[in-house]
Amino acid sequence: MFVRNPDIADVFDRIADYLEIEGENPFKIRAYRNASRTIRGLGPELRDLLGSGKELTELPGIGKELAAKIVEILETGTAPALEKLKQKVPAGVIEMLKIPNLGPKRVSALYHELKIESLSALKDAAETGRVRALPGFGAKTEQHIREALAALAERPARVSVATAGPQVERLVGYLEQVPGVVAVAVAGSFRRCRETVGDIDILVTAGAESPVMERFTDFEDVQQVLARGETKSSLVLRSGLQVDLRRVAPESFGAALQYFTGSQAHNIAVRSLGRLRGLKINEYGVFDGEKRIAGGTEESVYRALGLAWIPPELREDRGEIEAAREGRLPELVASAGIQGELHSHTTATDGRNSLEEMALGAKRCGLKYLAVTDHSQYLKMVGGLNERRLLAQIEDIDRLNAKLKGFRLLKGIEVEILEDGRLDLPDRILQQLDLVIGSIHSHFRLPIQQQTERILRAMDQHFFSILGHPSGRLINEREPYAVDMAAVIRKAKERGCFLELNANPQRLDLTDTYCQMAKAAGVLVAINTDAHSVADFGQLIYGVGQARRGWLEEKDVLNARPLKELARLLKRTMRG
Ligand code: DGT
Ligand code: CA
Ligand code: CA
Ligand code: ZN
Repeated sequence: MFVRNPDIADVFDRIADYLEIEGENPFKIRAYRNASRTIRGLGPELRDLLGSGKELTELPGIGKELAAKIVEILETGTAPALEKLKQKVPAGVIEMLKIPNLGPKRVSALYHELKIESLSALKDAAETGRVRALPGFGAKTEQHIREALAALAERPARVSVATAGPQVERLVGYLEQVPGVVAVAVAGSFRRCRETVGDIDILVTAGAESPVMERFTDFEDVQQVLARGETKSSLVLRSGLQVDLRRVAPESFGAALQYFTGSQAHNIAVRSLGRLRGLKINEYGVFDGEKRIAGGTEESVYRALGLAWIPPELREDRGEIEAAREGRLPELVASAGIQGELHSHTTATDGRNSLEEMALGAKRCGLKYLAVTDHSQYLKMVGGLNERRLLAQIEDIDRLNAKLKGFRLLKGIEVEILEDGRLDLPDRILQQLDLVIGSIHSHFRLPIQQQTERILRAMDQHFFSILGHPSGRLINEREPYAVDMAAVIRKAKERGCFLELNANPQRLDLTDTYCQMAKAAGVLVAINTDAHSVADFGQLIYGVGQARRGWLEEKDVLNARPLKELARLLKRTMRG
């Protein structure tokens, strides 16, 4: 479990919310709020502080009781006190806190005075004038609540591709089994491999008799059917993911796929190119006057405009149309081109599989090499390696390599970049490795200049191969730290080291545009799953999707190189 300071602060804020709704002692509530604020403003991670033997009670506003709760949260992600409160107060009451201007005090009044226990009950009360009758509310507040509820209903949260992926796969498999179905295709942002998706867009063609639209709304995971029609239906799955299904004629399938794949910006550019040629393009086809000249396949649509077929990941109006016209579209990297994995963890730190299991797992996935890069000693909470333990691991790797055929374990470390830019282990041990990944897991909040200097200094060390997850973001959870990425890319070029594209769907860091910048600067990118278990090797696809969005070709990817060439490139980063 990887519990960070904002998670701990969130638990304390939640507890305070509950206590306030329950009308508890104001001093107790304030104690939780103050502690939450302290923790949010803290530089180092609490788990690191605890690991280095610091007394948490030394922090302002943290007494014995709260310190004990912090330990509970670090271990379990939650606190028994919060779980108990959750049993007492209905979840719908807490949901009301999402509405701007409704703090715990007002929610408490709505709950206790009007017995409102859900957003829909709140809507009802706001529409029938019962809210304005409460002391301290009034007509204006009631109006605000109605508007906020409407906005909340309209704004769906974006879902990670990894969450959407398995659901999409199941639904597509199900639709393909429906009698009369000829083709099923996923379009939209999912097809473009965006890191998050707003909803899923699926197209089908089917014979006239096919019951595909009925079967769609009968899918077992449906929570709510939003629209039911002959050519379009929409529903919400139990997970909350919205899916739109469109039934299109075979002669329009390519045109519809092109249209609904988007992006909107790409489509606008495509249409204006068509207009220059006197053609009309819509989801039914490409038309010269009344005459349909293309539409059955996507290739035919692009060809009618004098363009090569454009891979969906590039369709963002970032120069792909010019490239397609001039015959210089990139030949995008694919999963099959990846030769090995350069970032992985074992049970020596926070991984879930042993060194040998990871090696055999990687080999089974068809990889030719695997770099073992456990955390370094600074990360005490995950048992980061000190010099002695790293040496022992190096010996284990030598023994395993002697046994493994057609596969090579590389010796590495994911060494912490300390606050001042030094690395967390001395040169005398780093020099015995094949590669060094430098990463940041602490001091996220430094001002941009200081954070950038810290990273550049780390890259200037004698042994530095790859900058791990370069911006530190966690999608929907933590913003990237402030860093001048252009300067980082220039430094990588100057030093001959590399940048990671972390394939973990929560990270996908570098972003697509930074991949493009790295490529333009001639800096190779390593697409790494950062595997903490054998199963994690499967996350490569998300990294490859992001790399393709960043226009990367095999030649731009470090771990698309065969072992021999890789070894030569890594050696240059380990120069003593
Ligand atoms: P999302 O769902 O927010 O992750 O992003 P998309 O790109 O999947 O957007 P969505 O689901 O609203 O629509 C799918 C595609 O359909 C979109 O990428 C382009 C096309 N499309 C939808 N509405 C329009 C429109 O009003 N104009 C144009 N040109 N294209 C549209
Ligand atoms: Ca969509
Ligand atoms: Ca849609
Ligand atoms: Zn890692």
